[in-house]
This record gives sequence, C-alpha cells and structure tokens, in this order.
Amino acid sequence: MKFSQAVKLAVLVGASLPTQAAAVPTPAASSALPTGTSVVSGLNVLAKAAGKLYFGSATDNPELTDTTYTSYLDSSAHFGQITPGNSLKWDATEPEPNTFTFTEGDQVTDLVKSNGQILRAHNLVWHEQLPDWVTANNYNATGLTAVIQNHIANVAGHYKGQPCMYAWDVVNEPLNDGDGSFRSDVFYDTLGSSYISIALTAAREADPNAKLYINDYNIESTGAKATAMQNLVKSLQADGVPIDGIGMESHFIVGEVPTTLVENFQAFAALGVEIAITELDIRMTLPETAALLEQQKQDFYTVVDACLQVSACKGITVWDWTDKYSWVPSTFSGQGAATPFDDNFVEKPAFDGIVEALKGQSFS
Ligand code: 9MR
Repeated sequence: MKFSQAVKLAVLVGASLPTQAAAVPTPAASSALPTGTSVVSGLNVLAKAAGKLYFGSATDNPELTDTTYTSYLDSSAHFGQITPGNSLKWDATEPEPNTFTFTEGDQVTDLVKSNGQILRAHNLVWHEQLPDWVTANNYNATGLTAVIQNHIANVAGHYKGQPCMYAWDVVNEPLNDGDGSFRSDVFYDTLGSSYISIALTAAREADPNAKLYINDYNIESTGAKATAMQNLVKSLQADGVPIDGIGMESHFIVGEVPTTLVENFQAFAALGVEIAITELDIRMTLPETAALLEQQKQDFYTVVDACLQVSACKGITVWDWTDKYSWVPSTFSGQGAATPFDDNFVEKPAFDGIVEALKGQSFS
C-alpha cells in the first residue's frame, strides 16, 4: 500500500496514522540481496601480502560514538590506514586567524595510534571547508602567502614526528574538470599557481618526514585533467619543489569505472612520483539490486587490481567502509550504497571483489 492510500484508509476508519517512515516502502530488503562470502584475515593483511603499504578507510568524528562501527574500524586487520574525513581541514583546524583547534584531529589521530594504523592526513589547502576569513580578509599576495605558511606550519607542525604519519594531502583539488586548468579560488586568484609550491615547501619544512601529496578527482584515467596534473608534477619537479605523490580520489559510478586506470597510473609513476587511491567509493542509483551489486563487485575488483598492477601505487583508501556513513546519499540524490559493507556492516559482493583482487585472483 502506498503511503497516500494508507493515510486515506486511516482517515476513513478513524485509525491513528502510520508514520511516514513506517509506511513508505523501503528499497529491497538487504536479506534479499547477495552478500559477500569471503572469509579472510583482513583486507589490510591481504594488501600488505600483495606488497602494498595498506588498505585503509576514511572516518569521521561523529561515527566514533558508534561502538559497533569502531569495533570494525579498530581492527587494523581490515583497515591499516585511516584518513580523517573532515577533522584536519582548514575550517576544523584554524577557524579563526591564528587560532588552532586540534581536538577532533587529535581524536582520530589518537585512535590511529592506539590501533597501530597509519595516517593519511587530509588536507592543508583546499577551496572547500575553508573558513570565511581566508577570503573575506582580502589578503594581498604577501599576506596570503603568510597565511598559508602559518596554517601549514601549525597544522602539519602539530602532527610532525608522529610515527603513524604517512602523508599529507597538501593541496586538494587544484584543477578544473575538463581541460585541467587551475581552479579559480582565493589561492589561485591571489597567487597564481605559485600557491601550490608555497604550500608544498611549507609542508616539507613543517614535517620533513611526511610524504607530500596533491590530491584530486577525475585524474584516475587518461585525459586532459590527468595530463594537466602530470604537467604540474613536471613543473614542480623542474623548480625543485617537493612533491612525493598524487592522490587519485576515485569516486566512481557503478558500471562506469574508467578503462585506462593502469595506463594512467603508469604515466604518473614514470614521473617518479608515487600514487595512492585515496577516496574510493563506487555509487549506484538506488535501490540496490543483485545486478548492481554484482557490477559493483566487478568495479571494486578493477580498481584494486589496477593499484596492484602498478608498484608506484602504495595503497587503497575507501571513503568510509560502510554505507551507513558514506557521504554519497547526502550529496547525490537517489544514489548511494557506494562502499563494500552495507548499512548493517555486512560485507557486500564488492568486498569479495576487493579480496579477489588483493589475492591476485582472476575475477569470478
Ligand atoms: O566526506 C567529506 C564530507 O563529510 C564533507 O561534507 C565534504 C565537504 O566537501 O567533504 C567530504 O570529503 C571530500 C574530501 O575532503 C575531498 N574529496 C571529496 C570528498 C567527498 O566530498
């Protein structure tokens, strides 16, 4: 019965109205859908056995009150690496000029340390989640340079020397889609592309042991944006600017995973930088079906296998590991189910796809 019919019926018989949540049909019950069946010691264990540094996940502070969630996350067997999804961003760490807050960042970092995981720190300079003051203060080039340097000295400096620290995403999403030109934002508009070298140089100074990455999306396959990122790497290298790695976000759509991942990863590797799959998820239009989940299994296999085929690809991070805490449904209306575990923390067929790839097996 549709909700509107239920309302009419309830009014007719004088019954109390059902709540909308109870009456709206839910997408196919998860019990009717296929689940993952692999029994493994852990995704991170498999990734390390395959020569990668880690298999990891993003997480976010609000989720850490969910003890069922953390009981999985705490196992470095599955997730040997953590990326704080929000708590190291500029708005979280320097909400007012030269006022630094590390409470939430430290909460995730403390978890990482107590679990014996490694940290990908995310991120230092990005046009989003940037407090208004950075733009509103109308800094000139000298002023904004000092602001960037102070932010990085304090934030990267705060986490300097932690044994868990692997890498910083120093600059996030600097390129436009399409032609890969530089994104117009307060940093580029004030400093041109020099803000990237200013940030990387400041990060090396603040934490000499962290790998320094530029992270972006739609650079995972060959094309103008990937070429533009490679040109940026070459120009930084030519100028002696420290750049260690390029993060391939990898927010994909079921059935639309690019076919040129390996070729593209190799092109980056040829420049002498490492790469990482930093934010992997593969979303679908809901409701989930067995066919979509099977395609998603294939798609996760393809991406993980591509990383395995290229030694410069150091590790794979999913942008959270359970659909319960994925960012996708809140951003893409009608889409979701983008991670390898469902809302109830049950492994999906995608989990099996990851396992098969990490084990070096053919897709089954
Ligand atoms: O997962 C993050 C989400 O909670 C935030 O609301 C969002 C704000 O833009 O950022 C998400 O993480 C993004 C990451 O920092 C950069 N790449 C895209 C990610 C998904 O939007």
